[in-house]
Amino acid sequence: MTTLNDTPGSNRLHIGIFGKTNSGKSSFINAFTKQNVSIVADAAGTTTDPVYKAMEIHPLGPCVIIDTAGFADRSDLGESRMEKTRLAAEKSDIAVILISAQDAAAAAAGEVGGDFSDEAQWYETFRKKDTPVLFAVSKADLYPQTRIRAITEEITRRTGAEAVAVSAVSGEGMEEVRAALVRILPENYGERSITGDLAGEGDLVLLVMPQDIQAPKGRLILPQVQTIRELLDKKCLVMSVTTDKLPQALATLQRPPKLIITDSQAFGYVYEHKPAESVLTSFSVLFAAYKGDIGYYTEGAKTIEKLNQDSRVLIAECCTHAPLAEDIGREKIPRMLRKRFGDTLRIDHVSGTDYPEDLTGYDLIIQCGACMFNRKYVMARIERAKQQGVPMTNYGVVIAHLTGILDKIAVPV
Ligand SMILES: Nc1nc2c(ncn2[C@@H]2O[C@H](COP(=O)(O)OP(=O)(O)OP(=O)(O)O)[C@@H](O)[C@H]2O)c(=O)[nH]1
Ligand code: SF4
Ligand SMILES: [Mg+2]
Repeated sequence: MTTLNDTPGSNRLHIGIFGKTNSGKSSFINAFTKQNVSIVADAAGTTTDPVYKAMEIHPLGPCVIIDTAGFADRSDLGESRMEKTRLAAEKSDIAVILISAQDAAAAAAGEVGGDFSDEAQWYETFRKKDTPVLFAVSKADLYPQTRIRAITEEITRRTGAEAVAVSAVSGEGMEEVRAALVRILPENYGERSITGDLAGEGDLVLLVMPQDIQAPKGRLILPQVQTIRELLDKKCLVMSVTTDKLPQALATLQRPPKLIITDSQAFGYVYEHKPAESVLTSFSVLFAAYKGDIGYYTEGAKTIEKLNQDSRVLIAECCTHAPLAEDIGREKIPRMLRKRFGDTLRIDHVSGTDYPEDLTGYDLIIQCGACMFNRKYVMARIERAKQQGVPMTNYGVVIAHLTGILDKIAVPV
C-alpha cells in the first residue's frame, strides 16, 4: 500500500541499461547518478539480478534506473539471468544500450567477438515495443575522440538511433545522455490522464471511498491519491465520502455531481442512489484504462459468456503480496467463476513476474490491478496475449462484468 507521500515505482520513468557483460553498465550508472548504485568489477557477469534504483533525475523527474545482467552471458546461469534482463526490458520506458569502445574497435578491425549482432537484436526488440533507444559508447577515455566520434556516427548511420560517447572514468558524456534521454522520451510520456474526458474544470466530482479491510488505517491508497491530485490539477471541485454518507452528501449539494467515482465494491449501492444526471465510474475501471488496454479488457470480460466447465483460466498477479481474507484474485473471482461454471473449471494462478511465454492453453487471462507496475510492463503482458489470440481482462473489469454493471460504467477517453 502506498501513502500520500510516496512516489511509487509504478509512476516513475523506467530507464533500462543494457549491454554485453563488462561493457561498463554498472560503472555508467554510478557515474551518471553520482551514487554507488551497483557493484563494478573486472569479471564479466558481475551484475546478476537486475538492480532497480529509484531516484530523481533532472530534468526527467522521478525515475527508476535498472542495471541489468549483461547479454551474451554464456555462463551456466546465463539463461536465468537473461530471463530477468528480458523482464527488465519489458518494464523499460526508455533503453540505453552500452557498447564498450573496445568492442566497437574490435568490431571495426573485424576481430572475433567484436560484432554487434546482440546489440542489433536488442535494438530490434525495443523498436518493436516502441521503446526509444539511446546507444552509448562506453569507456570513451580509452581511445582518441576522433575514433570514438567515428563509432557513434557509424551506429547512428546504421540504426537511425542517437549515439553518445560516455566514460565513467572521466565523467564525459553524462550531460549529453541526460539531454538525449529528454529528446527521445515518448512525446506524451506522463500526460496520460486517469479521468480523461469524464470531468473538466469546474465540474463537481464525488468520490465514494472504500471502507473494507484492504483500506489501510490512517492512509489513502495510491489510486485514490492520484485521482484526487489529477482532479485538483484539472480545477474540478472534489468531494470525498464513505459509502454510508452518500445520501447525506447528495442531499447537501445544490446540483448533482457531474461524475461519481466509486469503490467497485459499493457500485450496486451507489448506482441505485445516484442522481440520474451523474455519470458513474469506478476506481478500478479508471485504473484498468490508465494502466492497460480497456478495450481489450472489456472484450475479454465478455468472453466469460463462452467459458464452460472444461475451460482454463489464468489469474495473473503482478506481485507476491500476502493474501488478505477475501483476496480478489485468490478467493473472490475464483468463487464467482466456480459458481457459474462449476468446480471442474481449471483456474491457475501465477504471481510476481511469472507470466507464461505460452498462453495458448488458456481461454481467458485475468490480470490483477498491477498497482506496483508501470503501464509499459502491463502493456507488454497484454501484447503477448493479443499475439497469441488469448482474451484478457483485469480484476476491476471482470468483477464489473460478473456483477452485471460493466455496461453502466463510464470509461474515460
Ligand atoms: N577505462 C574505463 N574502464 C571502465 C569504464 N567503465 C567501466 N570500466 C571497467 O570495465 C569493467 C566492467 O565494468 P562494469 O561496470 O562492472 O561493467 P558491467 O557492464 O556492469 O558488467 P557486468 O555486470 O559483469 O555485466 C570494470 O573493470 C570497470 O572498471 C570506463 O568508462 N573507462
Ligand atoms: S497483486 Fe497486483 S493489484 Fe495486487 S498488490 Fe500486487 S501488483 Fe497490486
Ligand atoms: Mg554490472
